[in-house]
Amino acid sequence: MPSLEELIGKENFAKLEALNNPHVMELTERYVKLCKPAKVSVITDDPEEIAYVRRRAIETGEEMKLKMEGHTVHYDGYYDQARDKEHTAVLLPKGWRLSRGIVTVDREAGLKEIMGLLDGAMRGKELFIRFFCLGPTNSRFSISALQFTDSSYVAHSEDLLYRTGYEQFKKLKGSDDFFTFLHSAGELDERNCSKNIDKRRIYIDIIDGKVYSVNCQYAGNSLGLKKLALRLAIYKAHHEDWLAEHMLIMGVHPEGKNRVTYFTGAFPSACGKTSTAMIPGQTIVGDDIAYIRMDEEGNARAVNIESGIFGIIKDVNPVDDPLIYKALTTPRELIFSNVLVADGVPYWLGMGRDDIPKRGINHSGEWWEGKRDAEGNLIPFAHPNARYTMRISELENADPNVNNPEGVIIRGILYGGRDSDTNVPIYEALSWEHGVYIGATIESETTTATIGKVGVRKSNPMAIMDFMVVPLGTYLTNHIKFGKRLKNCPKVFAVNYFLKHKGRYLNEKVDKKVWLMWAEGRVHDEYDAIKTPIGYLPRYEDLRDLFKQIFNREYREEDYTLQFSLRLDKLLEKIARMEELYRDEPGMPKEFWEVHNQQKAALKALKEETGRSLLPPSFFLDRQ
Ligand code: SPV
Ligand code: MN
Repeated sequence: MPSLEELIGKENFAKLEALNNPHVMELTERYVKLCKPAKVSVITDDPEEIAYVRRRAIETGEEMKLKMEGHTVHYDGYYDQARDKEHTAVLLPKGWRLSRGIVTVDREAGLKEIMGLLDGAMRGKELFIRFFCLGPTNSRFSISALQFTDSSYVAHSEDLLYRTGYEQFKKLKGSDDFFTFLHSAGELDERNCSKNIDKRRIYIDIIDGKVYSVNCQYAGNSLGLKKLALRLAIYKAHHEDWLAEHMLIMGVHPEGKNRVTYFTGAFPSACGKTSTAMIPGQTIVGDDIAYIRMDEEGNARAVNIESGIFGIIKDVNPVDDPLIYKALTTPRELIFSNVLVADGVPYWLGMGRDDIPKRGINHSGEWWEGKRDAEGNLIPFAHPNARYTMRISELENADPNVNNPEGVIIRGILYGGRDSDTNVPIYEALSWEHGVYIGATIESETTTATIGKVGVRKSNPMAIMDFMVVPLGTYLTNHIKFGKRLKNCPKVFAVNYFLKHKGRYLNEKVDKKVWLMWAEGRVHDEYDAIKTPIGYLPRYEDLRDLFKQIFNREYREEDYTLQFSLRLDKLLEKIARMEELYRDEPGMPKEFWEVHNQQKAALKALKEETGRSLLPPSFFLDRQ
């Protein structure tokens, strides 16, 4: 048997040895022997080594250079365009039970299966061994992460999205307190895309702090530090009394008030999360994943575990997303994925151009207008879930605290979903417990950005259900307890950017800025509100003034009334759906049912009393 030094070479061995960590040595030996790569490259924090990874992505053909300096494009396989929910499973130790909706595989059987798939998976390929830090380095939020991957695209993306962590690993002083990710794209086809999609598996070994991913490249399936680490972090947070959340973090800057108020926000995919974090005039800390801990003064503090954005590119245009559009069309290190490329120029859906070429290369390979896939479906010129990957620091609106090891103090939390007919555009929770209830009852209508049918209403508690690895009841209990411990508990708001009337959206996309400013003002006790059973509603006058101030637009009272009327029948239907969803869920916090039953009784009583299905805010104002 060759020694590790013989297996990986003197130079690589020396880099590992400098970490003084026997666990890293042992894992490297185990995985190199298992996956059998032709070559190994240990990458430290040295910019030259990082540049080598970037170069390899071009040389291997996993990325192609575009015309604009620093821009590249990567394609995922035609059937590898989103997270594979069906084949992403928690490895379940014997005797464990998780909630309905969490995919599990028996731990022993799953490990055997995935080790079998990984056996020899890196033959002929180069294995990159990389060290990162989840969260800012030198912080109590920091979690070290070790990534093994044979995909130069994965290794390169992680440079744009995460903080390097080789030096941070030295601070572990030999402990095994880090997450480990083993990924292989498996066999590649002529387009350098994973070939064996039917054998795509992502298995999460929560008790061992490891995730295995094979036969895929799409970032949500392959990048260890993104959604794979979120699952491990949820488990860890759950045992250490902090929160690991699928949340944006942003600084809100009300005009003329000379202050910044930080918010987090949870939204299911493609429901306005990145565009909320990017509202003009505000600053972005993060757009996807937050760790939240209590500080000594009893504040909730959050950090972005990432330092980049893997954002949906669809509908990024100069009108709706001017800052991102500008970043996407000027030179910088940036990876496009699954867009149309013609003559070295990328094109995507909703980019606001009417000169889209009729031919080019896209996620289906060579593309021409009218091309159909094997199932007979017309192939759009770019995928609806096509994305861009870049550093937050590249954005003009990057918040100065992005890398602050202390994080930022969170004063408000937003919960949103794509909801055409039930919730008003914004309301405030009556209490922290009610806020957790709002998060737990997020529903969203499916879009083309996710696999499956479009327009189906799906529940997605805290927008985190896809990543849940502990029973939902215990997760929610933890959440409630966390808020109760805080001295300065954030206010919670529900937002809905997608309310429709007679098939048309009731609000413009930009209106979310007004809702946000109202929420920020509420945090500072600057607005009165109308108390209703579902929460506090904004008063017409305050929104009118905000619309005037922000957009110089007249906000009509009849628009307000239509937008903010309580849709009693719809709300009661939702109550029934939630009852069905949570009825058999063990370990649910009693506070959840208290809020639920109160709302149900109050809404029912209103229905009986008025016989109406739509109650305007003035109805409640008169009763105050
Ligand atoms: C999401 O879908 O929530 C994303 C992108 O942020 S993914 O990496 O696919 O998770
Ligand atoms: Mn996400």
